[in-house]
Amino acid sequence: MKNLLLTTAFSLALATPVFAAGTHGGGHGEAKAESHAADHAAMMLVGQPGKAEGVDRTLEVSMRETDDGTMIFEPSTFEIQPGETIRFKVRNDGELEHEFVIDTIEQNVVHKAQMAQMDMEHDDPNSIRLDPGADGEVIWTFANEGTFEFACLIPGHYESGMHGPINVGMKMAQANMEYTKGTVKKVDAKGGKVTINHGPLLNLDMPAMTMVFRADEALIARMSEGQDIEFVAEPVKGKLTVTQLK
Ligand SMILES: [Cu+2]
Repeated sequence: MKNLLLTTAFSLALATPVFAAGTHGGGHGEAKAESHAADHAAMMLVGQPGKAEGVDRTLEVSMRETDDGTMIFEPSTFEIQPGETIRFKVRNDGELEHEFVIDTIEQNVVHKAQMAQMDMEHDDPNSIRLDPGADGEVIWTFANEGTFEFACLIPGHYESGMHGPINVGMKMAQANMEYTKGTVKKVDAKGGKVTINHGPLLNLDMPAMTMVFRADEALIARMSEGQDIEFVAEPVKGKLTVTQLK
């Protein structure tokens, strides 16, 4: 019954894209009364369940408690492009039960309040609940730009640190990007590869060295051997790739 309702809600949400715009400003006070309507919009806003064959990237997430009494997700933030389908491989490395829920910040507030009254176990496609030592996955397609949230809504866990932002959007991702200086050593246009002697890649936590990067045709056409460049590299489908060139 629950699944049927969700499916219906979801197709309604898909059919009414205009709906999403209205909920951004919605205050938390009226959240409860609006929760049915908000459910439709929230599914819309954060995206939709993804298909395994459509996965663009796999991101690993660890959940655990720390010695100083906090509870954490590692990593603590995600940068995602609109339209990307992400497989979150979630592992509970802690000693308590934890969950991984993706939603709007507003919806997490609503669900958290419900969980505080009664520890409900969700089994929706945007969440997974794991026993200590267990792992699982959530496959999700992020449709819209914006800041969403991943969280554990088990009573007390959110407050202990178990939440973080999911930034979906080119602009936000680029704002965090720093260009790295480098010298092109070799260009393999056919192979879609370029060898660059580069400075530290801060976003990847990598020291200065010479490495082979992937790059698309348009970027490769702008690079030649011996050229000094400023570029941004990111992992794309598991391969280090030049994604920006000044
Ligand atoms: Cu938790």
